Amino acid sequence: MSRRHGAIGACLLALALMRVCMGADQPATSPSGETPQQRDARLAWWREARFGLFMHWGIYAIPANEWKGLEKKNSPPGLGAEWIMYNAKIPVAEYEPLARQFNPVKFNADEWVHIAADAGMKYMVITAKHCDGFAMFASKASKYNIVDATPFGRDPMKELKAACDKQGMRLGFYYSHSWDWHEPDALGLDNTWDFPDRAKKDINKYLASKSLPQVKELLTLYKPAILWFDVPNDLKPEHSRQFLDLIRALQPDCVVNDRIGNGMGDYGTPEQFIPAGRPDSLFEVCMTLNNHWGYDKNDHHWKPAGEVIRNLVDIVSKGGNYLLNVGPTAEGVFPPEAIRILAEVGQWMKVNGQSIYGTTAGPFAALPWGRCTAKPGKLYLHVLDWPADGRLLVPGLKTNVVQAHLLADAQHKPLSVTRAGEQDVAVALPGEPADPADTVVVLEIEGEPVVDLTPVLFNQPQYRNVFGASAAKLHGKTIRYGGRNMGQQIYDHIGSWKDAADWAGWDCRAIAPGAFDVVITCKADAAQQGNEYMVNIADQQLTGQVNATGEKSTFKEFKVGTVTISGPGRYELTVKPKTIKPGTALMDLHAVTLVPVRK
Ligand code: H79
Repeated sequence: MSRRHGAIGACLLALALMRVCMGADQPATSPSGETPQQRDARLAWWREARFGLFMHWGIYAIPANEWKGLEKKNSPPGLGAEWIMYNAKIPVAEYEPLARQFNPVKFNADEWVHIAADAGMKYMVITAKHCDGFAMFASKASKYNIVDATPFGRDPMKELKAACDKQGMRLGFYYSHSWDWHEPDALGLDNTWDFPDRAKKDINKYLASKSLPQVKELLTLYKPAILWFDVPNDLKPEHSRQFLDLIRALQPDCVVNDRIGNGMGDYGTPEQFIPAGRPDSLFEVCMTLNNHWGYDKNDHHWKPAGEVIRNLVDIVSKGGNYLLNVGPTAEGVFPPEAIRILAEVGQWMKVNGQSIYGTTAGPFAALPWGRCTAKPGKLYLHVLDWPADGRLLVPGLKTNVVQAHLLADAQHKPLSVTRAGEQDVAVALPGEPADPADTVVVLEIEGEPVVDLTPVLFNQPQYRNVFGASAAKLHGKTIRYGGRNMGQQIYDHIGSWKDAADWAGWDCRAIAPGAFDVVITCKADAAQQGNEYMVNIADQQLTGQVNATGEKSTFKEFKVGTVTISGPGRYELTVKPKTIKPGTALMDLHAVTLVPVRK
């Protein structure tokens, strides 16, 4: 990367990070030389745990994201607080003395672990060292650590380990193994304001003198359940290998995230977003509870408990874990808002934990009313958008249902379940949800769930039937799927559609008659304005005009018309060009949505 991180450099780094974060590079055979069975056994607890607490705690909690007004200068969105040294280009000589003020006397390990356990979290990961280079544990490899350099003088990691062992919580460490703004030899995103001469920097020296020895200390002193590395973009395979060998030698059971680098980790780490679909490999979404990782005294953008619960459910329904972050203060306490939100999440978890822990991804492709998690013989239907007519349609479920009840109902009072067509099931729900954030219906089923994945057209007006770009069958020479952004699918689309013979189609199934507004979500530039397309379903054809949507990445919705489906059956929804102006592509099509019309 260039010394100054211009737009291209930032993009490349972000791209590399997202590849790493999605576990895209995970090899089929384990780099540790384990058998798949050994790996499964090692990861069993982690797969069951589902919900963990992330903590970004360091001497950066003192400035709390304010530094002479310089903090915003280089601040990438969401990266402040723990990044203050980098953003404000604080010289080591000015940053180091923060340690002498760091005295978090209110720190109480038992209390922190209790808060996490009470929220339903099964593991915690705390920054043993972030990119500022300050070790939050008793390190012999560097004096720049909490025991030797602060008036506090205690080792919070040791105290946390003891508290975790007492309360049955697993403890893991975040460790920035590559970036370190305190050290003259570290590379990657390095400290160029104190140490401008990059030619003099020796990454091997940095790794051998600080990074590897500190990881060794962490492994021997605290036997961590997880090592959570960060930003390995500048590490070569032999570097990542050194860390992995150390871990396997000292703590063979340790779970390792993918940011150890070079495809050597156990799981992918999407940061601040939830993958749109279900990834092929293990993953853990890490996310902040407000907008920062470290403590920021001015950040009051807290996610409500309901949002945290829905995120957790969304992630678990795709087979992932949720690592939710809190940035403790320089006094050693969690912000009061964080405590309140976590307690609220805990209320929900106490009632509904069974639908989270030890579950796997549900068998359905998409459910317009919510999400599904599964255990042998059970489907947990997470109703996020309660049906106004009380009818919960479970599309495509061929397996027999034995019984259904609300998880929140201790009596397990059976809900009426009817077959709606050969392969669909309808559950009659009470008038009101048990919890507005997520009410869970337990379906006890006969054996393995067998599901027809063809999307069913819901005709309840509160739900939308979305046919997205990634699910389309594409026909023709020029038409392409693209733009998938970090698996978020916010920007994905069908594009480069230059040939009028090319088209996109989606299969679907209706189980009842209905009328639907057809809505196109697309983007187009001025040159594409005036292109025309046709939408077909059930022998009806609508024609639409492409309109320029202005800003580059903004997709807009356009209603094309209304179609009616007269009865049950299989249908194909298609989008075909009518006219494409020479030299242009039809449009960038993100989705076609069939919105049920109110009768
Ligand atoms: O610890 C938290 C963050 O501090 C850390 N990971 C979470 C868990 C982290 N997030 N992002 N990064 C580290 C690396 C991001 C680098 C980039 Fe940039 C930000 C790439 C583009 C914007 C800085 C500015 C580097 C290039 C431009």
